[in-house]
Amino acid sequence: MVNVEKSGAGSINMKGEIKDIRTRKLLNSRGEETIEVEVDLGGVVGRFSSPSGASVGEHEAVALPDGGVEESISLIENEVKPRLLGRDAHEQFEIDSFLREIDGTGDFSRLGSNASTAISIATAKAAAKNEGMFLYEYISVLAGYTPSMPLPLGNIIEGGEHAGEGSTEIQEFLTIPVNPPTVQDAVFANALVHHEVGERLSNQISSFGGGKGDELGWVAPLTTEEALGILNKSINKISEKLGFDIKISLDVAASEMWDGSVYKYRRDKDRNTESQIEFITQLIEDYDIFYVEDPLDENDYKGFSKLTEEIGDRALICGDDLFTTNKHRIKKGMEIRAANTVLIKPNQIGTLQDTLKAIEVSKEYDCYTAVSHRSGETTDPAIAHLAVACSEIIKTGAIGGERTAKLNELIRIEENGNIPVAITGD
Ligand code: 2PG
Ligand code: MG
Repeated sequence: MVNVEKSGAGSINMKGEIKDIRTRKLLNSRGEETIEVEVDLGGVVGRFSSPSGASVGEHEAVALPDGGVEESISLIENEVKPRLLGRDAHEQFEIDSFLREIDGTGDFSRLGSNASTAISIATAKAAAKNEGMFLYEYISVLAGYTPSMPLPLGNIIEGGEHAGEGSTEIQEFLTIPVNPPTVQDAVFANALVHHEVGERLSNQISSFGGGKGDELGWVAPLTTEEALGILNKSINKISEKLGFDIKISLDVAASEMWDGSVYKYRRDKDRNTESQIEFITQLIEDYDIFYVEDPLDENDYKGFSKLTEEIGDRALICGDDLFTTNKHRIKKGMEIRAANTVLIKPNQIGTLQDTLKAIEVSKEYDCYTAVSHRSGETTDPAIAHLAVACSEIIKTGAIGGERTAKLNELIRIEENGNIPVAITGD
């Protein structure tokens, strides 16, 4: 496996004075409110709108203050904007530290991490434009990595908190093409698997009405094994047609099932920590699973560590709610090798600086990173650039406008940049 390479942080010299900051409330893909920020350097504008989660980790930064987007907007107008106007947008890390300082709570509960993330990424976008660089180039220089094309994880069957009662208990059944000739081929492979699974569900379940979840994965009343069986047949057919392997992945989102003593399954027996570990290990072996996210509760470092020790040489074990893109939680987990992969969601931590720190710490411990969308997304493509700048994997759905906004951006970056694929999947 090839890893994202460290190239050494470069320097960015141009000046770009922030002349205006504009904010607005708009919709995310679930029809909920979210915030958009524009950072204007006098005609050169960077814009970012933040997504929101449904399965939100206990240790995440707080996305919105009690008063919602309007409260974030009023704080930006009254406290942030007056102190950011006139500053140089290229001072990304100073601006990010300032946002943390002005919030003053440690978890962005005053300003809202969606507001701080939007200011932070909009600033980076404006600065990149000002330099005449693509965002991925700018971030890779800031962070000191050589860009590489991430493999896409596509959500095919969706359940749990993203779909409700009549769905699977595991939140996400995903696919990831390995050794695809290009990332464009990989993006299309996931979409083809999505279509194939839809057809199989229509043929097999008379009551199936084509329903989809928050991330546009199919929603159907399947047991875990039934879902995996359909997925297995589908990936075999599509990978034979395309000539490269496609593997199954899961986001168990197990914190949502954990009631303090057992994992509650609606369509199956409950499991304690030990039997949950056995169950996941068996699934990895039976279905040759490539990647499993949040197989255990968000506070169970030890359980994660045991699972990684048992099966981490065969599959990527990824922490999302466990780490919440927080360098301290990643460090703590890595002391006992709680995972070999770290999920990266910028608004879990609140700034680009802290996001890059989480990636840096993960790499210090030889972990892969997977940059991820949220279930309530916007059409902003920026996470595609973040993933190209410094991650091996991108998790951003298989179909659907707000998901394809990122996937199509990956295709454009690949065409433009002649950038090699980050991992070969061997
Ligand atoms: C997850 C995400 C994205 P949410 O659990 O990994 O798939 O969901 O945004 O609801 O936290
Ligand atoms: Mg997750």
